[in-house]
Amino acid sequence: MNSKLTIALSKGRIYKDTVPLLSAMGIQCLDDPETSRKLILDTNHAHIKIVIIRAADVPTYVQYGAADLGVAGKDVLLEHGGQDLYEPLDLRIARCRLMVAGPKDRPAGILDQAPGKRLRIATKYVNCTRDYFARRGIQVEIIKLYGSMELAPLVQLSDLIVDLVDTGNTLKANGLEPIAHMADISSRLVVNKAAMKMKHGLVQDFLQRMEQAVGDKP
Ligand code: PRT
Ligand code: MG
Repeated sequence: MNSKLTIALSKGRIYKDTVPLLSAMGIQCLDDPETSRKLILDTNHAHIKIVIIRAADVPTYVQYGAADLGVAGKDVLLEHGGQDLYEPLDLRIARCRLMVAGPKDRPAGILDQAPGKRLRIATKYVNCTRDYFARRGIQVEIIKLYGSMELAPLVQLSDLIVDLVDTGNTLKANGLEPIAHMADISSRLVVNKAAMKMKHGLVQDFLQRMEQAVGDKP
């Protein structure tokens, strides 16, 4: 029986918000990923390691079993598709909304314009965006970007964007506003399906303690 647990986390807001939960479970990281260059972090439990990867790569590491567990934004999971992953726990951290947004001075009724003229949408959420507009029968051309989506309408790269919105300050600062709500987002614990079977006891114990930590959070 394999008695080690590997947890995939990304730096930045997910790490920052997950550390207090781990701490409440009695798990402390022995290195700080913001200052250390290490990608595999030891914890105060010899059998628990944390791997630090890009947020969008977490589902892939867990899907292939390179990590047993991971913390990923629902946005990332929707876009990935969630194949071979269990998603047993909403951690209620890193919350925001996935939204369609556009310039304040856009043409009225931009989403209901005559078929034939395809709206251009800039986003890193290509799959979510394609599904969302297809379900509504709206023809779109999707332009894949890797960041700073808010810039695209300002330089006429796109008519609209699909991006995450928290306070709305980034949209506002760029003369944009939300147009439609696509999904509420928070981070989820994901578990590799094989690990759920092969490391049942360890994974169940981790899950229960994390569920407790989430429930206890003010
Ligand atoms: O930054 P990097 O390219 O390494 O990767 P990443 O952007 O995927 O990682 P990170 O750490 O920025 O985001 C990780 C996860 O945090 C996302 O997948 C979401 O699930 C979650 N999250 C929660 C957010 C936000 N809130 C958020 N506000 N991710 C990004 N933002 C950005 C948003 O894209 C926009 O540019 O913040 C800006 C909007 O914020 P407001 O407050 O101005 O509305
Ligand atoms: Mg980011």
